[in-house]
Amino acid sequence: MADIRTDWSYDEISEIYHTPLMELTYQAATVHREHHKTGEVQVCTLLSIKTGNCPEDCAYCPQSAHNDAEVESHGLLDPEEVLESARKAKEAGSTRFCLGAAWRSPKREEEFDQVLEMVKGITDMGMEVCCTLGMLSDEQARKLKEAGLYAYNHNLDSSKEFYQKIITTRSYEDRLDTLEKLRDNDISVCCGGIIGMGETDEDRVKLIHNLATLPEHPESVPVNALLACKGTPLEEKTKVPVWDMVRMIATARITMPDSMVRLSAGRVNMSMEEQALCFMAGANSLFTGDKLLTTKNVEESEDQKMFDLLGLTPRDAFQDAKEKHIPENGVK
Ligand code: SAM
Ligand code: DTB
Ligand code: SF4
Repeated sequence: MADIRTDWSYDEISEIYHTPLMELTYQAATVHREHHKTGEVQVCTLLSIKTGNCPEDCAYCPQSAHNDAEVESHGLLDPEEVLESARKAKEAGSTRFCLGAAWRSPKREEEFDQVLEMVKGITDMGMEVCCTLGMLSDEQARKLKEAGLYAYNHNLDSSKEFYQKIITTRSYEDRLDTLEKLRDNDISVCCGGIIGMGETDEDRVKLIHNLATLPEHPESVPVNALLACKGTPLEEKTKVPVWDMVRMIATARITMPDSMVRLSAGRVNMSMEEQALCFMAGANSLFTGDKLLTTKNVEESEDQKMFDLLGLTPRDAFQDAKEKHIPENGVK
């Protein structure tokens, strides 16, 4: 579409981000209606298939072995157990199932093969499968694609400058490399970030600038509000004001009009009214289910109430305009 731009300047995005809120949400809602069905929301479910003891030192993450957070660590789950969880999520109305592993990158071949089995099995059920397993080699990306993988989550998290303050065990370039490998293998890209870690508005604008000037916009952009987990260096951070979430979501919506913008971590600390503001500002995707990866999410009955009250409807799987992302073993 003609109005999809990847040549945004930092100043243009900064101006959007700093627009007075009423005008910003109006503009974002207008773009939203031009590119998406109003009220239609993508319903995703997360499952942590390998939890804790991660060698990376992400300051926000309860799963890092460098942090002192309490999580119930476990090795890779059995594929049958994972398929059973996906079946339940599908029955509850979810169309995307996201498998998360606390890995720097998949290392053991037999474990990677088990992940491939999970991807194939869930795709066969007609769900979009997303994985987030850390950095990938080109061969791993190709094998995941062959198994039917629809999308891969790999966040840039913040600006390049701030990233170095929260993670030292890998670089921004490592992240960009994996994103390139996903594109090379026609895997739909899910890439966004977190706010509330102590970054400045400039870091937030830079994050959106980096996402919106990638050669192709990520098909989904998760916006996470930090969950300040006990035992992490960020445990004292206070709740992100909803207005900051609204600004991030609206700026992502305006600069990346076709992308799904996901109201991700942090919903558990938001009222229904606060979440409604985020949907009005252009969010059209969320995680349902009692748990995110290791932390509590909003209860399903509460989400059902919200869907009814706000008139939200779940979006079908495989609605992506890009045929190349649709797996051969997926249900069209
Ligand atoms: N290990 C993989 C990786 O880093 O790509 C995948 C899992 S990791 C948990 C996925 C994303 O979850 C992170 O990039 C971060 O944006 C988000 N996340 C992790 N902990 C969080 C927290 N405490 N609050 C908000 N978002 C968080
Ligand atoms: C994303 O951006 N947020 C999700 C998903 N991608 C993998 C993860 C949120 C994790 C929140 C902390 C936890 O539950 O451990
Ligand atoms: Fe590991 Fe991912 Fe957590 Fe970083 S965010 S510590 S890579 S699980």
